[in-house]
Amino acid sequence: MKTLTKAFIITLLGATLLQAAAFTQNIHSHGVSATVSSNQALSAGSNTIVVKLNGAQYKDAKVKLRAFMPAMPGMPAMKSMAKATNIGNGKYRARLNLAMAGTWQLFIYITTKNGEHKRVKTFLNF
Ligand SMILES: [Cu+2]
Repeated sequence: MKTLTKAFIITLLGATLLQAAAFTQNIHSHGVSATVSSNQALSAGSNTIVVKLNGAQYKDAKVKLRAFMPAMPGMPAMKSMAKATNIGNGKYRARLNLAMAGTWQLFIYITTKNGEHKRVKTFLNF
């Protein structure tokens, strides 16, 4: 009984977390520290993604996002690319069309005000 109660509470907690399901992922790659997030859980179709770049040098950067899924049996490679809008505070927002559920490679292309180029790669899974 006690175990059941525990299981129930854990399930409840899990459900609550899922509901809050703003998607968030921290990245540390090529000297860039960033957070990728979305107000809604990622799903097949159009997703609005916000990338927060940490560091003053990334405040007024140009940012592009590219999502890519390699070809799979019976399915061609898929990609989506968008220029991100600077929404302030090191945050950049873009809409990507993630045509199917699965694992996507996400590339973040950054050009700083000084003309420095950075490319950060991560994965989106849903
Ligand atoms: Cu696929």
